[in-house]
Amino acid sequence: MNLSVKIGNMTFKNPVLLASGCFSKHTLDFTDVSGLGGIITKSVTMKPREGNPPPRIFETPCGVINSIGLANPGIDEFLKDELPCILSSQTRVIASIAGADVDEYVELTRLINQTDVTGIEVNLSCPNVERGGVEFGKDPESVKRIVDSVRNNTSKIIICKLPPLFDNRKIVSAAEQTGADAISLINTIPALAVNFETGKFEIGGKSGGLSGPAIKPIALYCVYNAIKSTNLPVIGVGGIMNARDALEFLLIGAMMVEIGTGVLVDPDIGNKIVKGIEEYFCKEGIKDIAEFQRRSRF
Ligand code: RRO
Repeated sequence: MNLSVKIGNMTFKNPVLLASGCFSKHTLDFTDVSGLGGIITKSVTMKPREGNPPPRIFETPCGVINSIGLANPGIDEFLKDELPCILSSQTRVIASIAGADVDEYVELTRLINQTDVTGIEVNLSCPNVERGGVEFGKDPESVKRIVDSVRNNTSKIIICKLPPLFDNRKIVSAAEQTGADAISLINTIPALAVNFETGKFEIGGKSGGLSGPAIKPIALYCVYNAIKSTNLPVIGVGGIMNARDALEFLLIGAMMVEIGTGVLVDPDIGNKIVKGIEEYFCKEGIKDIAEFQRRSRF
């Protein structure tokens, strides 16, 4: 059975990726990721960032609100400590970058370009920062400027991570006009939780981004709209908790999927999803994933 998929000039052994921000080198003590398509590291910035005030995570009945605020050790520490460990995991590694301006995206790209990562995911959709973040991903001109600059500094594959816009035609075509190899969507959806007893917000930074099963139908909607308006491969993200969820995204034409919140629940979820896809294809007599992904069905 052939589950392999291609993004740019790179072949991935199957369509299952772990999403940025939901695992670290420590997660790899609990799961073997060598059977996955690949893993995407937490978005990194040039300088270390402490992140937003706690609490940064709040669980809702069907999802999680986070306001991490792009906490990360900065690129130097990332390259010295986190990345070597992650690169030894025998799967493809994609590095996620988040800048406050074009220059920061370029500097990050130049440094990451010298490593053995397969590609770069350009995060244009963080909901929890004051500068940049989701504002870039809502503005076609910013998307063009940033991704063109990244393209000029690497020949590795580039994935643009876009926000949850209901009408994403302009943003998707802006990404297509750059040298991006794929787009991934959606990032988390702006959300708020308040404690009725204390009258306080549940998240230190007040609002955050919602992920998990609650957002899957919205993610499917945004991914479907994106697929209709681009020839770039689309990577579906949002609320995938099992193989059936992943297959729904592939069925509407996604080339790959990313698993985020599911990893917080079960670090081994990626392997279970790959196995579930294999079992389903076996049962249905599907020999090649491309047969399943044929867009013409819709
Ligand atoms: O760090 C975060 O708060 C964060 C990021 Br960078 C992102 O892209 N999406 C998200 O939900 N949280």
